Amino acid sequence: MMNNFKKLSGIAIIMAVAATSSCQQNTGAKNELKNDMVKKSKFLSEPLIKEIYTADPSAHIFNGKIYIYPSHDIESGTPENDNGDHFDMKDYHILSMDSINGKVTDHGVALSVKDIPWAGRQLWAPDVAFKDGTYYLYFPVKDKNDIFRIGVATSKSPAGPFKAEPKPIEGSFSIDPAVFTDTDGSSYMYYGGIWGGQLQRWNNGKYDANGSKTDSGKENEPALTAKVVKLSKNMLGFDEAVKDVVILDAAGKPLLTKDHDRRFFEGAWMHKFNGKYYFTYSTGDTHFLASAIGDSPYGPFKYQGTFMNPVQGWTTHHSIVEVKGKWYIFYHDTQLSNKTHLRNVKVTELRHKDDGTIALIDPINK
Ligand code: FUB
Repeated sequence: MMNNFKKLSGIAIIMAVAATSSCQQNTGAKNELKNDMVKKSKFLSEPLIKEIYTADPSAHIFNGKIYIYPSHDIESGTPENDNGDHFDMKDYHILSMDSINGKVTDHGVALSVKDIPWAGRQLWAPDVAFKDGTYYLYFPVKDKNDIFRIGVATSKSPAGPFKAEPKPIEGSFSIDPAVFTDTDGSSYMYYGGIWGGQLQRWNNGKYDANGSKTDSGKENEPALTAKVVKLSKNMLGFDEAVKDVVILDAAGKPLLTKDHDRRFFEGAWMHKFNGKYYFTYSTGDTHFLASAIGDSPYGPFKYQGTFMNPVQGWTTHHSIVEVKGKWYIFYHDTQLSNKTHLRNVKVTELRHKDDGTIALIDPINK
């Protein structure tokens, strides 16, 4: 009996060990599969929210929280063309997070095209600045003549809702406003975009509705470039004549139109690091993010190179912000939809190298 019991318990132990080890093998196999999947994931980072499509994220720290001001992509059914008519967005939603990996809150509609008295269509990439208790939302939208202008709306809360001023900012045109406030409190707007952003249609302060759809034609001339202007003290207008953001190559010459891998296209951003001004932008049809460094918010800026390789999708648009001593880039791709005009915002760390240049980021794992 005793022997039989011993035998039986011996068998039970062997079976338990076998079961445990097969369990361990299963867990091991599952882990390997998981690791393999993680290893093989195509994307460097994941969408911040999946409930709505978002793009062009301008990130800021307000009251110790991260606020993201993106475009709100929708399927409007407008056919795709070189003017970007398929980017037919109708409102903005503001997102916030307590920390980089924290929960993302969607604060709902902050401003609608129907509530902007002068607007026609296409609410594109916005940005926000804060001064003396008021938040200022700067946004590009086509007016009723189908010309992109830049408007401003105000709120007492960083999450909105925002109320638009009755008219666009006087003297404004084109797209993608990005407002940088320097350490002395002065704020500057960087803006502009070629092709659908219409910059090539502005000559001597006048808009040519029949102008070229692209920047081709003057290949050996200095490329069209972003604009920079100091904002007035009340943040509602321009304080001076608009200037060009001059980007110089290593020989001190302005980048040329034919230099599609390096010339400015759209999506300007400014951040200051170690006393230097970093002008960063999208090269558009070649899909890079590039940086140029200067000693003043006005430039000139010396071209440094690509710091982000192309994302999945046609457009590439970003912002750079410091959060608790680390730098991050907010950007978008089309991971959720695989459609050019239905994008999703993401974030990943950005590193300034010892020589001051920005380390190259690859948003797609190879
Ligand atoms: O979202 C519409 C436009 O696409 C933006 O204004 C550009 O920067 C590009 O991302």
